[in-house]
Amino acid sequence: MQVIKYMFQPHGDDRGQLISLEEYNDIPFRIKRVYFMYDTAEGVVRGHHAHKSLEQILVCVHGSCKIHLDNGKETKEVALEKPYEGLYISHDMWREMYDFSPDAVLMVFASEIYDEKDYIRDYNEFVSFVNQKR
Ligand code: T46
Repeated sequence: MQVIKYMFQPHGDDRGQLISLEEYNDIPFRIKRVYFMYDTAEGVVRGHHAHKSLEQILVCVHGSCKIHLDNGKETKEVALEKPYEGLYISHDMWREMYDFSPDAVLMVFASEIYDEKDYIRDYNEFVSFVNQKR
């Protein structure tokens, strides 16, 4: 399984750092939604789903967390701990987010607006979904 991580360009000077993210440039799709999660309680695992069509880039803009990725055949664990790195997650990838540091802010850039119908929340259904496409 290929893990696609983007290294964003910090525009630093003696005042500090600034990162700018533009759709179709730094982010490989039109950004229709941005959301972020914070104050995640210790031991919490979020996610437990895949999507039918959504593409996303995850950036841990503060603190750190880990992402478990599963394409139905292989799994990978990815650590996000720098505000200048982004993890691309395609629709057909089961994801779980965990090991959030108490100060973690996980920001997500999404290709579509929120749509509960796009979620696959049952793991067996997800495996059938990806196998149909192979
Ligand atoms: C994903 C991972 C990385 C909204 O009303 N609008 C939104 O845009 C989102 C994302 C969520 N919500 C509501 C729906 C739930 O009542 O916020 C609540 C928590 O959402 P959810 O349990 O889906 O959150 P996570 O952290 O399990 O998953 C989220 C995204 O939903 C999902 O698309 O890929 O982050």
